[in-house]
Amino acid sequence: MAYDPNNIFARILRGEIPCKKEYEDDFALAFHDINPQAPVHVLVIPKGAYENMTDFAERASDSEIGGLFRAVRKVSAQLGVDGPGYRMIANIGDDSGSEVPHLHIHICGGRKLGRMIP
Ligand code: IU
Repeated sequence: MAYDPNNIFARILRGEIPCKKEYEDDFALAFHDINPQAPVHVLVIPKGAYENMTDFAERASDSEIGGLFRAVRKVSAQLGVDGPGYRMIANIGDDSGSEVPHLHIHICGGRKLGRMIP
């Protein structure tokens, strides 16, 4: 499926829709989820146009891939969840319930999350 350049996270990246920004660098933008499921719930998205992790792993450069994961690490430290721990989630495809077709890594933490597999 072709990437939809008008999905809501693409519009946030273009500054057309506001977000509660937590972090930004050349590779990634991190902002607070509008419907948080934990005391800390931030989404980290690549700046490039990638629908999901499959698309990202296939098409992104090594720099973009490294940049996204380093951003996740920086955001976890900035939010103070790297010590106590947190969960990363990336939903892919219909079975996952994924809603927005721009890759986003959820960072959830700030409380005991319990087991979640799935
Ligand atoms: P999902 O992995 O595609 O299911 O996650 C989408 C998330 O994006 C979900 O947690 C929403 O609350 C969140 N979100 C948002 O933060 N801002 C928005 O404008 C929209 C969704 I639409």
